[in-house]
Amino acid sequence: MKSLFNHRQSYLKYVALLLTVLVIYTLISGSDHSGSNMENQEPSSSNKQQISIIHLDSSSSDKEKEINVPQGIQQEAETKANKEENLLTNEDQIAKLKEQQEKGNFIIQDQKQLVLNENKDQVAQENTRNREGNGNGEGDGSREGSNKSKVKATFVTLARNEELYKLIESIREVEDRFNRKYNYDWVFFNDKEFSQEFKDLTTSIVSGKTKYGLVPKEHWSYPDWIDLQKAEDSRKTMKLNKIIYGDSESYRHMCRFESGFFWRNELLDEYDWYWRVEPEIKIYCDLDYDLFKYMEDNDKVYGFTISIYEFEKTIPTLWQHTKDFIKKNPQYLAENNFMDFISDDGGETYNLCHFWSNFEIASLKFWRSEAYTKYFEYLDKTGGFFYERWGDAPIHSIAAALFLPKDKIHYFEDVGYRHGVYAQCPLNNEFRYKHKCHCNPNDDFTFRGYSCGKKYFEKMGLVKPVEWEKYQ
Ligand SMILES: Nc1nc2c(ncn2[C@@H]2O[C@H](COP(=O)(O)OP(=O)(O)O)[C@@H](O)[C@H]2O)c(=O)[nH]1
Ligand SMILES: [Mg+2]
Repeated sequence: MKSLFNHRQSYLKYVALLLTVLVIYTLISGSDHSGSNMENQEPSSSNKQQISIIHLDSSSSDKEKEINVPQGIQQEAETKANKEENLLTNEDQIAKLKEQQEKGNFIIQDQKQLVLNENKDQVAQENTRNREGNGNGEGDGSREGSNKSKVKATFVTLARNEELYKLIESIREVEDRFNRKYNYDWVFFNDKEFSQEFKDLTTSIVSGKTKYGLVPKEHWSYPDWIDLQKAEDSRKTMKLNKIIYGDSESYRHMCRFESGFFWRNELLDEYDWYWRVEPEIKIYCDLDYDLFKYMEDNDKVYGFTISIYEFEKTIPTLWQHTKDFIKKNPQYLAENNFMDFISDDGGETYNLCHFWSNFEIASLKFWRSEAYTKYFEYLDKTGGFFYERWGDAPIHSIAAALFLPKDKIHYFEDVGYRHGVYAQCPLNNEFRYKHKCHCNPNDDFTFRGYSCGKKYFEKMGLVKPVEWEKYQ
């Protein structure tokens, strides 16, 4: 027992000593530890914010910069965490969408709709840019490459509200084949106010700026020197003689407007060139170059696609009046003119050949010229627009043939085109395929009997396409 007690005593002593050492050690190291802990203690979240605000408000002292280091890391970590959270959210969303897609179609449709709407927004923005670009009057559009070298040109259409849906097909084709690449403006004229529907639809499809002009009364009415009874009698006679549009008053106003007034409208003042487009025309081939610019760069003035004989009964005295005008104003007759194309006897008689004016790419400056203005006024005074039924096509053509050197006239044989029953379709297969033409070469009118195409080639000294004999 004693030995046991003795042993227990020494054991207790040993334990007490050990405990004492431990307590002392704990006290010493504990005081050191608590001291450093005060300094390095992690701030509470409210402290954290305070530090952050201090840092954001001021970055002047080094101390604050030092504080900022962990804070920056903290923020970065928080951002990363948020991103991960967002990613997760997106993934969750995608997973959810997939899940729902499997359940039904409506979500897929919604997604498509979303994509469509996004694209639409982009297109809308681009269009706005185009229009803004074009709106500066300098002819700049969105396609900087091509538009930088654009010329001052516009499409021109005279039309009635009722023709909107026939016209819109023409516009769609012109845009698809040409203008979507160039974004030229489009000027519309009407003798009545355009409907909102007309304006909305045409504006939605034309890639350039659209403008709408009400034809002023003095450009669409009888001048005071016209004998209205004589005009009416003439219409009645023409109707009896079954002359096309023979009894129409509006057709006569239209022809007079197209001859003498459209180019005076202030909406066209800013342009040098126009391309006339009518309802119910077709453009058959891709046009991969700027036709307006071609005219300007090559010093051309009047461009056409189809040439044809006029109905003689609509213009019985037109040539005599033209000859009288030239006799009084010989200075307007151009050297090296194209008389040969419109007269087979050196100017004695008119052979009725003319360029079909439903398609024209021409210089406005030509109509504004003294020669043409005087010619139109001379003709207008004779009353022939109303006592006969003069078309703007023979008047434009005669003026171009007489007042211009013939090399200013350009035949657009590459423009696949249709108006009514007559069409131009490039005869060369390779050309048609390359330009994605959708016309039938059998429909090409150029070398048919009633066309002036063959004469044009011969009098202009052009080589006819090798295929022409097959398509006479
Ligand atoms: N606003 C208006 N446009 C007309 C009128 N008559 C013809 N036009 C337009 O003038 C152009 C020539 O007329 P159109 O009927 O096509 O004659 P056609 O080509 O000789 O048969 C077309 O662009 C028509 O839309 C009219 O009375 N009012
Ligand atoms: Mg027409």
